[in-house]
Amino acid sequence: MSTIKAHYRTCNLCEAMCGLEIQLENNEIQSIKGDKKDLFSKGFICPKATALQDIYTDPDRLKKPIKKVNGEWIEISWAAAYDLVANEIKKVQKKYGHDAVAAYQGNPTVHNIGSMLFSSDFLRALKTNNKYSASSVDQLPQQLAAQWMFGHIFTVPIPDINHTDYFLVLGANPLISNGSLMSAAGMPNRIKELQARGGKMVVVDPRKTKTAEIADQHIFIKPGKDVYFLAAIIHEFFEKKLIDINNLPEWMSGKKELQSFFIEFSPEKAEDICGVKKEIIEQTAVAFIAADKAVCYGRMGVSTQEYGTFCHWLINLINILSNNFDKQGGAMFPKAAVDVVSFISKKGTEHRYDRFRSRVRDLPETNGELPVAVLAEEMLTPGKNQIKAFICSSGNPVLSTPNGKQLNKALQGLDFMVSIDIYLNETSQQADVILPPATGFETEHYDLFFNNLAVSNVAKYSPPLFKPEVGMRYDWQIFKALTKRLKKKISLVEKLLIPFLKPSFMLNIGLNKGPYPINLKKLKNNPHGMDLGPLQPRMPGYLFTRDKKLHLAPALLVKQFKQLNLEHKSQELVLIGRRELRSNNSWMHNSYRLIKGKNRCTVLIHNEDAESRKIMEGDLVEVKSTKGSILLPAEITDIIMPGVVSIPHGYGHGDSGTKLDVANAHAGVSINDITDEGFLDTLSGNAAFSGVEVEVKKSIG
Ligand SMILES: Nc1nc2c(c(=O)[nH]1)N[C@H]1C(S)=C(S)[C@@H](COP(=O)(O)OP(=O)(O)OC[C@H]3O[C@@H](n4cnc5c(=O)[nH]c(N)nc54)[C@H](O)[C@@H]3O)O[C@H]1N2
Ligand SMILES: Nc1nc2c(c(=O)[nH]1)N[C@H]1C(S)=C(S)[C@@H](COP(=O)(O)OP(=O)(O)OC[C@H]3O[C@@H](n4cnc5c(=O)[nH]c(N)nc54)[C@H](O)[C@@H]3O)O[C@H]1N2
Ligand code: SF4
Ligand SMILES: [Mo]
Repeated sequence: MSTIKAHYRTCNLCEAMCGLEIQLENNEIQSIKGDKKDLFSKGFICPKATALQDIYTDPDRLKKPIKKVNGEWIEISWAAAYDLVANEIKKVQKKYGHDAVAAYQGNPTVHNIGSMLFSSDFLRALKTNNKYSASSVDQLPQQLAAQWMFGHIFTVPIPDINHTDYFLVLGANPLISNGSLMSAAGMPNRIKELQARGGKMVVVDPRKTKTAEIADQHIFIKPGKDVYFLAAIIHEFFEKKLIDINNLPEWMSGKKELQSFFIEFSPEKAEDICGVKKEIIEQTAVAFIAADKAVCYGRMGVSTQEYGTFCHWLINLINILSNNFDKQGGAMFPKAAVDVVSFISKKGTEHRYDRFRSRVRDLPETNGELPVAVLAEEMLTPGKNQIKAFICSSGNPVLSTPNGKQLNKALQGLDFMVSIDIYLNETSQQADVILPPATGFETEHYDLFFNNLAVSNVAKYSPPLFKPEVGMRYDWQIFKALTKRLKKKISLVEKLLIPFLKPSFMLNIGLNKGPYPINLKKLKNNPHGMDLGPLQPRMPGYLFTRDKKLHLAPALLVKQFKQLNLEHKSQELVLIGRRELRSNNSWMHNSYRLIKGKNRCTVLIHNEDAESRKIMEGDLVEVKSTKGSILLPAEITDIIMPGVVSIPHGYGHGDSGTKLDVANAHAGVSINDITDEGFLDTLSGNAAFSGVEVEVKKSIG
């Protein structure tokens, strides 16, 4: 007799937190569909969800630790691997000091409760200042702006898309990315609902994206120049007396300072630099104020640019000044079932900036991390505290960080490297040891972070679907085993506690301490999740600044902003990135169902720019920056602004020597071979991927 059953869980691949319904027959997956009863996603999923099965069954996935011996990989036992890694780390630290060991944590870390809960103890045990993560090629400016304005690195306001009437979107493509720092499964429906209630979505992007296509208005903007557009909107607020800053509550400081701050940033001036017509800027400012409920939202495109932190500061200001902050339909703060904000710091993190700097380039840390753009030079530059050993977990920085080629070279000169990864990829292939964890369907799941960034208050726990194969280990077990070996002293309390320290045990404590009367048992009884209600106003009680004020004009930001250049600089061609629906950063190209079809690693170029360079559709072209050049096919289009070219990231598997077989036919090239580790957002050190100057020409031969 065959047994048929359904398993419900949350997809762990991205921030959207979609509920899945997995039909099993005799414990074999028959189908993966959206869970219609999921209270958050209501049946929505994207094509990546079904690829979870491919990861589970992928014969290329690593399941046992491997060690490189004379260039060959050999399997070793977990105990031997842990001892080897811990001993090598200790050896390097004894010889060169604690900072000689660096650690990078990649994107899947935040989608994995075990890594979230157990990696911080491991990082502490390393006692190194060389801590890096994907944050500094992603959202760091958004978090830094939040830290300075609201006092905590993790109090990032989220657009209340479910209730807004005017959604101004800059540098985000939620129809494809499914929302970021705005967990909102089912974006297409949410946008439809917004429009059905008479609301408008306006998209500001150098490319007419899928999101821009369904928007009520799309505004082309020159890459990296959003700061001028945003400042001009605020200029209009003051100039046209659309707002009265004195009406803002007394718990906001810096009002006086702001009053005259934006005088110079007229729409005329902004048009000159960012390419958006002054009338459009004026209309946008007026429409934003006229809407009953409006919210301005910016993501990757405005984070990964030269003025990322300014952009996010201005976005917050637009919401605050227009009286759309901490209000229904505006920018709001979720209240998650596990209060990770307090868990990170009850007192706030305002002071966690520039407490130390990177050795070579003298860039400031944020919240204990250095910008990953300095990682390669910290490995390559001789001297005291040069990085000699590297731990890379859940990441592929050779493909995902600026000038990844240089990092690839730097990794080859290390004394020791370990990757905690399920694949042999472009980065892990340089390691001496790879520790591969159980993942996906083999893990339990609770979104510690993204419930705190979601458009409604929800909570859901997913048990593992399948038991990992005998002998496999979870990320948290790997971190725990390494921490134990690295710590000099373990207290008696710790010793007694250690056996109980498991993700579900800690999650239950977090839930019990949280703001709702729920615990793990209750979550287990609600396999479609629990709806904890719409977002509610939380201010001023949710401020973490030392003076308990919301800082409209944070001192360091204002100081730098005053030096902002108002000169128009002409650039012939600049580069931006792009994400595709069937991709997930650098690591899902081994799934045939995702990668099949036409080659998507192309350079988008506007008709006029192609014509003047005699480039035809499909021609192999060379895209060159000061850092290097890559060859890829041209895709000629009018959906991109003249003067802008776009290349997706996460490709470049060709010379990896990895087993990503399917990808080899679609290997593509890495955009990050031509991005620039010196081109950064000054304040945060975040990589500026948007606006890199390039030359494009038809490849000869
Ligand atoms: N030019 C350009 N560069 C970019 C971007 C861009 O838009 N343009 N985007 C940036 C952004 S937003 C991000 S987040 C980064 C992402 O870059 P990274 O975080 O460096 O890398 P990913 O491509 O996400 O690779 C994740 C790795 O984790 C492994 N993995 C998957 N699941 C697990 C697990 O459960 N445990 C462990 N231990 N490993 C696992 C995968 O095999 C893969 O090797 O790229 C950034 N780089
Ligand atoms: N399918 C898919 N979904 C994903 C991912 C994936 O790889 N694939 N990655 C996940 C991750 S890690 C993240 S961080 C999120 C990112 O989520 P999003 O930020 O929504 O995704 P992106 O596609 O990077 O969108 C950035 C947009 O900014 C535009 N842009 C580029 N430069 C500029 C600029 O200077 N100004 C303005 N105004 N716009 C600009 C680009 O054209 C693009 O449309 O997506 C997540 N979801
Ligand atoms: S949108 Fe994200 S969470 Fe939803 S199914 Fe796709 S990858 Fe999974
Ligand atoms: Mo990201």
